[in-house]
Amino acid sequence: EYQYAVVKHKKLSMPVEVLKAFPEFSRPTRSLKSAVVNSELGIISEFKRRSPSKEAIHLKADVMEIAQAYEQMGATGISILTNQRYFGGSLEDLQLAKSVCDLPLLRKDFMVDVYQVYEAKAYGADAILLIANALPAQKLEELAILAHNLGLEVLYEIHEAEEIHKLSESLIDLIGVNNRNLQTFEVSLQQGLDMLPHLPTDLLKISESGIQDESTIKRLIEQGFNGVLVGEFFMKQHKYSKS
Ligand code: IGP
Repeated sequence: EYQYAVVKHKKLSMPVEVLKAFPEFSRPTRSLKSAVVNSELGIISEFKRRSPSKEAIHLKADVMEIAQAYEQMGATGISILTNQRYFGGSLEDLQLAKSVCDLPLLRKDFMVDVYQVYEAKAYGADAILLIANALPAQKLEELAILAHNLGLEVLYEIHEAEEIHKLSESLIDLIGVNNRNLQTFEVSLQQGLDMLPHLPTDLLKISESGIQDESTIKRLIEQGFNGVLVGEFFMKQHKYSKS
């Protein structure tokens, strides 16, 4: 039931020309890649209300409060889940995060259409997610080229080392190695680590999903990742001012 193929983009809500007129559309973007390079740990903290695999984390979480908290805690960048159907997020969450924080922002969603790339820019993202096994190579390339033309970076998410060859390295800013199998939802940090030697040395590698404590973050970095992407663990750590 939970498959990228069935995640069709909703009917376009406004013409691209309108998105292009959004104030954020013409802003210079911030580089998530440079932020990771210049940081000690490279922590991308994710705003995530719920996930398809588990019960809600915090459906009514305040995105502005959390984005500010993440920034104060020293995050390198913030990932905002904008997917409504499976994660309870929205583009408004992205926009609100942008309004209160200065870190590079990743739009985390199932990107399948050029329209969503324009949306990402208009609502304040600095980078987008492209999932290797969600799209044909040609589509990945099209979306990555558009992202770069708009000044957005690409976090290219893979589940297997061979997927690295599906998109030209020149179109990848960061590689996200997802430790969670999206069919079974099983997490294997070891499987992610085993992929490292098969990935290009000159690209940044981020370990994503299932990281539940600080010692794991340190271990992943020591073993060769340049950064981590952490959602649920950080959302649960946060002490909410309102319930
Ligand atoms: C965060 P976790 O286990 O720390 O909450 O995972 C992130 O990796 C996960 O939300 C994620 C994701 C995705 C969500 C990874 N790839 C693709 C939506 C789409």
